[in-house]
Amino acid sequence: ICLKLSEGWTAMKNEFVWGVSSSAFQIEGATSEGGRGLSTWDVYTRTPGKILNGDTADIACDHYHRYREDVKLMAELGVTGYRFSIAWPRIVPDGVGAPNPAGIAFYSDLIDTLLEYGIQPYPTLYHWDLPVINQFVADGWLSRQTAEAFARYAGICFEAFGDRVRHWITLNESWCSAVIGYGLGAFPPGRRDSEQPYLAAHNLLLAHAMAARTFREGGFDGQIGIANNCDWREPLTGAEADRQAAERALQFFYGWFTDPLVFGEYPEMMREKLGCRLPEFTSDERKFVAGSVDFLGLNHYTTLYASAEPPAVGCDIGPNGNGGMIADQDVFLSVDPAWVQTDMVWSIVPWGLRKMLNWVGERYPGIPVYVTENGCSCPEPDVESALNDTMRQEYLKAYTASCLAARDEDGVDVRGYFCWTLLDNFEWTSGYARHFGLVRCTPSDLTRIRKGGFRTYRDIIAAN
Ligand code: GBH
Repeated sequence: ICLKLSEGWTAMKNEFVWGVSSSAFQIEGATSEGGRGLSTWDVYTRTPGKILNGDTADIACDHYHRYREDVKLMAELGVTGYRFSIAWPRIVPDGVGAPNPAGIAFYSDLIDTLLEYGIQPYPTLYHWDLPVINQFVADGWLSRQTAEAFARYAGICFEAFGDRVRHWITLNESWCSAVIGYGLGAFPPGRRDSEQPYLAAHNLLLAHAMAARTFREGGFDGQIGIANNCDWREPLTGAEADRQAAERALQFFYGWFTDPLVFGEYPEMMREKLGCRLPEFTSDERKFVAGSVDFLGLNHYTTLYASAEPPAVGCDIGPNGNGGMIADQDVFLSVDPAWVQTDMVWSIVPWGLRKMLNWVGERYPGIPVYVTENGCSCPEPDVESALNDTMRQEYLKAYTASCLAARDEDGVDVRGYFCWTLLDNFEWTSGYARHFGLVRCTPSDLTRIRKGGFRTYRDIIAAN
């Protein structure tokens, strides 16, 4: 029996997917080529004062023209998976109308190139680049029409690429779309509101579920999941009130966007705190929303302490700080002053990933999990500093070890790890001033330069 088990274990280990993640708007450039329509992020980046240094994504990494070179870099890394996103405005330029053959051809060629190198495609259908018409005509994610338009667009992608794609990811980090876009006002459409995030979230969840229904009813081969983000929340003290605060923070974060897709309803602590402010699924909707994920993605970067009362030590960033809806959560967040931080001011706390994976594994038993994003931005003003990215190298070693500990020591069903990201790219409102890449490149010098972390990650993959 032991021998059989260990054989099975070895097989499972060998299937672990090592990958890199990216998103269309952040790397492609060529924003007005190939019949691409405008997205809300194009409009936002052209609005003065929104993006650091006034940067735009018009060139970015020019991946649209250089994707073959980039796939070769991935092959050199040894990855077996590539998570990229498909730009909705390339496939359906106006969001709702006729599909664009040039857009379909681009992703079709990308997928073929990946497969030539033995790299499995993990496309994400929506990584925040909403076609403008859905924003201005349908009022974006506040409208159910946008969910319907998304499901239609998803169906076009299943038809076009479903013969070669086995793992689909519907939405990236809906928490960010809802909270940052409709609550904090720092992403398009720039709303600052306490109720809109809940409605936007509701429509995003319906969008996922409608797309999943289209996928399953269409009889496509493969699996469908979602990439939800969550940073770990550690109870500040051993007190029951802090334990509850941390649990509440996690339910309001990962649970918000995952519970409905597994159980058909919002987390109990959200329902308790929000009551009728939380939208409801009709009983018909619940039937196709519940059980609509075959696997879960987790985008994870950092950890904060959570407490029921303002902390005595460490910078207090609640209840109106990061997290948006924290006033509703009734949680105070803080950092340990001893933690080292990246230049995003996110603390490096590798054990947080292991705890986070355990939380996901316990709350959603029987559903495989992939770490769909994890990585670190380092201050890299020049080539030399990029080559000596020791912070990234240590981050990657420690976080991948933490991920594998969750699998090997705790038995969490973790199937893969995708590093964010291959190339330095357009980091949303930070423009090009942040560097998450294993490879350096800038819009003014598109030469790909492998950083130290590139070799570190290559070695981690080689050692499995
Ligand atoms: C991801 O979002 C995006 O998917 C990707 O496009 C982006 O480039 C990448 O990460 C890097 O930013 O205040 O300490 O609690 C990241 C989502 C949500 C992660 C907020 C960090 C706050 C950290 N982020 N979270 S903290």
